[in-house]
Amino acid sequence: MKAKSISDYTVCSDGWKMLEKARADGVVTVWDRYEGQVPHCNFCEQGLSCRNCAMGPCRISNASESEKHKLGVCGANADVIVARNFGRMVAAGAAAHSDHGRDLVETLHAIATGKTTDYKIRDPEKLQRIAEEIGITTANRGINEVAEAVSETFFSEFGITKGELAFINRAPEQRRELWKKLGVTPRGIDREIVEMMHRTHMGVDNEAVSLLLQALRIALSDGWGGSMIATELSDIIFGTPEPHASFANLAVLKKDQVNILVHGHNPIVSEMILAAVEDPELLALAKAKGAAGINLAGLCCTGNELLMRQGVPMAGNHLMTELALVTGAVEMVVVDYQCIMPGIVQVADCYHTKIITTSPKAHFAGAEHVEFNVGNAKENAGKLVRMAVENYARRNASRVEIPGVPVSQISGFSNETLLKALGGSLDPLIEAIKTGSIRGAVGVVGCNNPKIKHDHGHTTLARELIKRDILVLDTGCASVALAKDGLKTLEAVELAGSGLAGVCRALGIPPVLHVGSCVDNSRIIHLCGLLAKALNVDISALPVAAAAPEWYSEKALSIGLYAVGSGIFTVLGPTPAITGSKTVTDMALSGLENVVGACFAVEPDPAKAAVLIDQKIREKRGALGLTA
Ligand code: SF4
Ligand code: MSK
Repeated sequence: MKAKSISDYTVCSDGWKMLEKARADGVVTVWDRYEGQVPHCNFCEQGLSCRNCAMGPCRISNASESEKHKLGVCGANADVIVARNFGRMVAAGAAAHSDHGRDLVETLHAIATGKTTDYKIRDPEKLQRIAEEIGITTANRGINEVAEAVSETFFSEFGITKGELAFINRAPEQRRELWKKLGVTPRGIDREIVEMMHRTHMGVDNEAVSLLLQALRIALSDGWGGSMIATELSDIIFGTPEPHASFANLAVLKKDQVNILVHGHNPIVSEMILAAVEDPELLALAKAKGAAGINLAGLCCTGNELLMRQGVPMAGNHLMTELALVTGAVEMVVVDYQCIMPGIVQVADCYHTKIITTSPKAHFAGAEHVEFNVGNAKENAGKLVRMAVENYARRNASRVEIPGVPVSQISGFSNETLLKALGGSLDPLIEAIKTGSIRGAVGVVGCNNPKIKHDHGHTTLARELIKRDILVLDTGCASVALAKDGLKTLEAVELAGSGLAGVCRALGIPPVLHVGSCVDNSRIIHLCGLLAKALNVDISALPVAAAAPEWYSEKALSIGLYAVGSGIFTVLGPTPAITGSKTVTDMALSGLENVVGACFAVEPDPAKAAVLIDQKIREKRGALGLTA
């Protein structure tokens, strides 16, 4: 077999340079470790292994000649084992998003009750709007009183004190009726997750379809619950995003400055670090230490949060996180939680970089832990930036290499901004869809995965879609890939079909709109809900789709499932571990269509994925009586 070259791993030129440097510096990266794991276990790849009890672990095979190898020790067959494993993955993904949302509810509550002055409400108008939407009286009430009532309502969404989640009403009536009929309307967010852990204990729910419906209910509690709460409260506390010009790729690091990276998901920590890097006293200290300034850049989704609201440049996505350290120019990485590879600690050890963990939920062996809470966030952010400045002296200039030049991007397309750009109503967008100038819209979202050439899936798919007059909305690590590819500039309209290009020129927007982090996929389903209501149809009738061409995370599975459960056709790149069960696979790839009006497709080739999506959009347009 031909040996792999650097360009087989990633499409990014900054990645090529840093992979070469990593090899020269003796650094082991995610791709090296991946190669150490292949071939993966065939049972696990198909979802046919189970560790749910001490009679196991079991791994079963329908292909086995021997009957006794077709069932686990308890008698569970392939359908049950696969569905249980899938259900637990969705539960873990939804738990991650929703626990992030809960941290924001706690922060809002702390602001409202005076337990913190480090955080403020930056968008009181949105607070008012959300309060009214969820049935809280705002007349003659002060901002803190309203904030307290909002946070208490959202606290109760996690438990079981209410019948349904408040934001469910954002879905059109047809969809809500369908959920009710199927018995999948989410109740409390935590309740759904706990119930899946209960059902998947040995000897509880032993029927694949029943388990899949509960997985669907959990996913809906993530999309229309935990994630949506996280998005809306982040906007209230840190400001609703508006378009910002910024930059992407490793060249946003500065050779002559103290470089600090923030990595993870929750803006509660990264926003405080941003405030601290602007502190004149710390800037003066940096100068005194010989640096020209303090440069803050983002990684992954907490980077997306800062980019969307503050225009902070983006250094890279999931598979670039280790390579960012290989530049030798990073004084500190401040992490909160989720998607932070433990491997960054070993990579940091090869340089002078300090890894700082901040969440009581996320400790990393070998990293320094400085715990953030609402009472000490500002103080600790200052302390960390000071540590980073002090660390600048330990940088070895001869080992520093910052590749390339930064690529421009425009970010910050919240639904509020989009509506503003459209003149306050969705009508111009609906008109453009009706005339076919915009044939449809697709959320290109999710992670990177070393099983797929880094960023190839995202960039190829997005280019193929905009060429076909399909608007792309992106979030998460996909959004970094598309920014680095130059697709979030006004010049990128040249790559779009003539219809989409015309609309983008008229509105002054790129053909790929950055709508945020992973939790902000809730902005996309909310927008779908608004469009469906305006057209008086179900979401499943809209010419829209979703794709996660390089997903890896359990969160991405939950996102994919809530998209499908909301009526949105969703294409996955890597195959989920369900192929060991024909029942579960058939359900995911076609059966769900008859149940919720949408299903999954699996297509690792992004050009073929674009064709599948194009066909689906043609079908939907035809059914609405629109030209294909
Ligand atoms: Fe094996 Fe059943 Fe226990 Fe799973 S629950 S480990 S299949 S005995
Ligand atoms: S960070 S969940 S790798 S998108 Fe949200 Fe990126 Fe996926 Fe994590």
